[in-house]
Amino acid sequence: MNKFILYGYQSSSATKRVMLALKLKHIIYDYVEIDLSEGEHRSCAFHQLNVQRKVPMLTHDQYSLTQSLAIIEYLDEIVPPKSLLPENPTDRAWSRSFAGIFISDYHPLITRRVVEKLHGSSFDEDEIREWKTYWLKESLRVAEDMMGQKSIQSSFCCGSSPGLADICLFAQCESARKQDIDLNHLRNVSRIYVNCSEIDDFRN
Ligand SMILES: N[C@@H](CCC(=O)N[C@@H](CS)C(=O)NCC(=O)O)C(=O)O
Repeated sequence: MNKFILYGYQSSSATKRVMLALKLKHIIYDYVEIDLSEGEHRSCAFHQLNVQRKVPMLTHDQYSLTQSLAIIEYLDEIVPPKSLLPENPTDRAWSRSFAGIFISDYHPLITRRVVEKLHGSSFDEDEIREWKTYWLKESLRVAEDMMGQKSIQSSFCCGSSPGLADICLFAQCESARKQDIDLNHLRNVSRIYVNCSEIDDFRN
């Protein structure tokens, strides 16, 4: 199989999702850091590679793939056998819906481009911290409710091994941890976060 190159940023949770998928699928890859704090994602060179000007981006063969969910599903499809999605169609739909909480609903609200816009609209540092904390907490509260509704008893969101849902949850919990958000009162979230943290692929 040809080389995989991941373009990402160290503290990007969308990059983290793809890194975790690569590790869980045992895929060897090269990594190129795009320093968002230096605005490298807006450079002409990166724009030529990725017109969306965001990370992560993955190149494989002659293809450039963007959007963490599309990348993860691509990896899952081309590298069998152990899928990151459950076999049962209902659980697959649940996993995608759960991933959507983070990828589609809440992560976009705290991205650099949004924070920069808030800075430009005279939000000060405290207000920005409060904004980020609010949306991170809200996302994890919704995740907890969804997990409670499913009455999850297993070690991971959909069974005994981690998959798409756990990847997205873990990446969001890491962002929350960086903002000193306490997760202990979220029983399911914190339990699965701890279970993931005990796996080397999630830790390193
Ligand atoms: N929905 C995209 C989100 C990509 C995204 O917003 N990435 C952030 C880093 S976590 C980024 O590149 N931010 C640059 C910016 O906001 O301008 C995905 O899941 O890949």
